[in-house]
Amino acid sequence: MSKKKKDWKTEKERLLRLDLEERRKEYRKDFTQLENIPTWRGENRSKNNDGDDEEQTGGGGLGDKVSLYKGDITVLEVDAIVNAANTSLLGGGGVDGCIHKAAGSCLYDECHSLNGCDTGKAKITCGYDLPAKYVIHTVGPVARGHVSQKERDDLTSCYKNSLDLMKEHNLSSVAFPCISTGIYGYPNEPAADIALNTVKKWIEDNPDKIKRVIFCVFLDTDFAIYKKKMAIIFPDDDIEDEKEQLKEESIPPSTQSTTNEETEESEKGKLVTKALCLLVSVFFLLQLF
Ligand code: AR6
Repeated sequence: MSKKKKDWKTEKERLLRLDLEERRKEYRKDFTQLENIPTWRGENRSKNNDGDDEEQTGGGGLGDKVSLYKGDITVLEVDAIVNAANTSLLGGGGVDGCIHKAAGSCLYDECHSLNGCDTGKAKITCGYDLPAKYVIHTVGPVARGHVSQKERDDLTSCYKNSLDLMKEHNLSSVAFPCISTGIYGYPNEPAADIALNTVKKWIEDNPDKIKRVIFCVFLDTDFAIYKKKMAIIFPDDDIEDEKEQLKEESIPPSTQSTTNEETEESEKGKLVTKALCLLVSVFFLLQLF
């Protein structure tokens, strides 16, 4: 007997009413909680402390709001995952195919109701069977190795418009795949530059609007690229502060020599004063006799 097909609107309303525990019972596979994904700062700190179990929630700086995660985006339990879709929004290969497969047929039906999406723009749907509550579908530029200002602008818009949609829906955690770098052929290094710098600028402009942005990479090459670039774009603020403080506290050699000279001068002054006092005393004593 065939199962009755679910209506996406009813299903969306039902799912969005469930609390987290109830939702978890319905996930189709294992999931990764946000709490188990270290922040960029937390990860670097624990490495620098030789595995010390330092608390990972920091002071709310940029490094506390981003993470680098390697793996399948469909297992992430975040408010929204971003899909690298095409203009039809009706599914395809790559990460788009994985997301549709994991979310189930209601995702296709809701996407069908959206009348497609232009390159650089973004649209939001429910996450259905995914651990992510929502899916933000954005359409990256088709580069196939050739990148002009148009492609750069479109890719920047993908990240910016997706984050704006998050803000509009009061969502606070999101995971991005490396948009356009697969089938659409955007070169990985410049794509990572755009992803990281656009997200950084957006967080700086909206510091209270986002709890975490996860850069979800799938390939070793992207992992290496993001790791290298994140160290520069999201430096550890506290380590930088500590370095500054140490600089201020240590007295530079040039200042030290001045200090020594000053000490010698004041010692000489004291001797001269003592000698003068002695001379004046002798003078008065001689007057008495
Ligand atoms: N989780 C995370 N990242 C993944 C996953 C996954 N499960 N699977 C692949 N990636 P692509 P595009 C990475 O090709 O270049 C589709 O047919 C992948 O390694 O999915 O924007 C759409 O319908 C790469 O780093 O997206 C469009 O027609 C990144 O996801 C077209 O492809 C993006 O690769 C969009 O092409």
